[in-house]
Amino acid sequence: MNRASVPPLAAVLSLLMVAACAGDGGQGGRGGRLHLFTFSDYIDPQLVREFEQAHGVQVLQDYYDNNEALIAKLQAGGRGQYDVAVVSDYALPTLVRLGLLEPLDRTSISNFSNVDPRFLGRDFDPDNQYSVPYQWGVSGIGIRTDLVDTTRVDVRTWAVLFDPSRQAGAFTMLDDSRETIGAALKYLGYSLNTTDPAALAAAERLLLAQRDRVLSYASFSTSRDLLLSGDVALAHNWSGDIGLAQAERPDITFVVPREGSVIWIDNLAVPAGAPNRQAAELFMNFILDAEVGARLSEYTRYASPNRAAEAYLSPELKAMAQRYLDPAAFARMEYLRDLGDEGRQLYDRVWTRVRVAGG
Ligand code: SPD
Repeated sequence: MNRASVPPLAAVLSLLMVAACAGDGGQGGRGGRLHLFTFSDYIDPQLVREFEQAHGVQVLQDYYDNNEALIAKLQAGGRGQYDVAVVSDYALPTLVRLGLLEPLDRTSISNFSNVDPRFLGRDFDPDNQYSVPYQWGVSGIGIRTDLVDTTRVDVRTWAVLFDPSRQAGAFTMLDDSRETIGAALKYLGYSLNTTDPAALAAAERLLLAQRDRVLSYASFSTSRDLLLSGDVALAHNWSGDIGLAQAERPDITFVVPREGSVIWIDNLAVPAGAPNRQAAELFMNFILDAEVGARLSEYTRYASPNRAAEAYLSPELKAMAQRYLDPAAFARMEYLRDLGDEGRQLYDRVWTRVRVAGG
């Protein structure tokens, strides 16, 4: 063989890697691949690396912005694609009804016993047959206190977004039907789970009247960025994503309007036809480890449903969870509930009319 025909080292190495992958069926390593479908910024990349190294599993992630997009994707050919999905409380029964989730084998999730019982047996999955709690938080308004004088303006009310005479600056609303219709319903004094046509019609009128003043119906991450850049002074968003913004700008504050808002639990679940169930359950068990649970919340800035993690949480995060669970504050909050197919369609129709008209 003359020198010119010797393949370069890089080519040899890449051929060896292809052969190694072919040897495990192209599944990405000894434990294969784990395909995670989740909201963005919802796991510390360092935790992902540690899980990959511990179990020889390669983790791939795809992202969605709201539960309606998750449901649509799983319905439209997402079956058999993902091993684990993050699913919010109210969306879980819809996915179960559609046959898009698989029951869990809890015998392989020994750290399940770390979960705080307050987050188990909820109406969206009474026996936790399909879900393990992942993170929880509340919805509210992130505010730039350099742009809104919160010592003079009463910002603890949805009025700063819905009443034009009290608008406190440019703002975004979440591009999320249940959240944004829910905020309008709460402002008007209704339950955010109502299916009363009159209440929904009133919320729709309020949202249509508001639409020209909304800078953008934005995802949680875009709204966070717009708040950070100062393009908006107020952002309807979730507690932890505003917490991430606060880490960059301590002059941002987060308020839960006194009319009440959403409290929610996000969960890990296994989508139907998951190619690597074993890795899915290993991942759930990893997430429910006490120290991992604490590090997860320190990264996401959301509260942890993992009771064993409390021992490792910073005082700041512990205090945050206590604030939201304080009985007086909690009384004004509601979990979004599954409203069945008919209820879902009612909200979808309102949202389509608001978004089509609003652009
Ligand atoms: N950074 C991702 C945050 C995801 C929060 N999920 C909230 C769902 C509320 N319905």
